[in-house]
Amino acid sequence: MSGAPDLTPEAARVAPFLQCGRFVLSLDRPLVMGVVNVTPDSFSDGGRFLAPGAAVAHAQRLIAEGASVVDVGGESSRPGAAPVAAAEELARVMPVVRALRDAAVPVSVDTAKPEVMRAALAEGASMVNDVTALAAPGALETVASSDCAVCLMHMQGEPRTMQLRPVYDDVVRDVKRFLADRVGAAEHAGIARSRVVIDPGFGFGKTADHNLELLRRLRELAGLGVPVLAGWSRKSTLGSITGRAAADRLAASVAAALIAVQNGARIVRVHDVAATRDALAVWQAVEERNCRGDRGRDSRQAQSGP
Ligand code: 9MG
Repeated sequence: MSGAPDLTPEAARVAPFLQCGRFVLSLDRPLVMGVVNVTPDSFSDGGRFLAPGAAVAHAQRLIAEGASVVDVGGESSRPGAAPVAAAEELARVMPVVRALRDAAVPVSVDTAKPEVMRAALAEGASMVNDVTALAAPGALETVASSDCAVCLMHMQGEPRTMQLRPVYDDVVRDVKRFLADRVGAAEHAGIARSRVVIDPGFGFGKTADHNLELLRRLRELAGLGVPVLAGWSRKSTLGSITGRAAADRLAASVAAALIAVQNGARIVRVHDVAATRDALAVWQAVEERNCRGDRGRDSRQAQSGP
């Protein structure tokens, strides 16, 4: 597969905002998307927030911790997960989306099914997060006929089998080519670029090596001219590096989110919002000094304490 052509530098400049339903999200600083899994079987928190009240309370906690978006999902996409019928997915997510209708931040619905997208958008959701990049018949049209934002993610295969034997020629080039095609399809369907986010899909039909190579070369995806979202939170590659179970991967998840941002991601999808926000605040503080050209100023000042 050949590499996706980069846009001209002018066209590749990522818009400093994301149109997201009634919200306009500034991308001047990296944003945190908080995960709300309304599922019995997600890999790190399956069953914890299956009751609508528990899911809504969790979403509100993530918003209070500084999430700029909350992502509500009713179908697990962990490796080996079985598909869920639309009726079941609707029964899980709709009470939560409805209850968050007036939330201060956009609600994203994590789904690949156009009927779930339609119902959630009608109840006030402002974003669609689709791990199949709007592949289902009618998905492109559903998003095009609204004003929501959309995350187009790469996945090789499908959740039930995707980790059996993922193969790429050059993982970064292949993923980039796929995402370029999907951004083109979205634009062709009438979805403005200012509403689109792309995501390499860490862990979705990828070995640990593939994931690390994508993280290392994440900036290459920025050549497509739309913001990049990265989801590393608690994923198994972090377990293979640290030897820790999913519930004990906080430090590793924060480190991966930070590297993703350093390598060009503008949104990180995480379970642990407060810790991620703190880490990104430190990164941002240094970044602002870089932008102001402050390097060296403190070397002329007296040293203060630790
Ligand atoms: C639903 N879901 C699980 N992991 C994800 C990731 O890395 N990115 C996106 N966009 N969605 C994800």
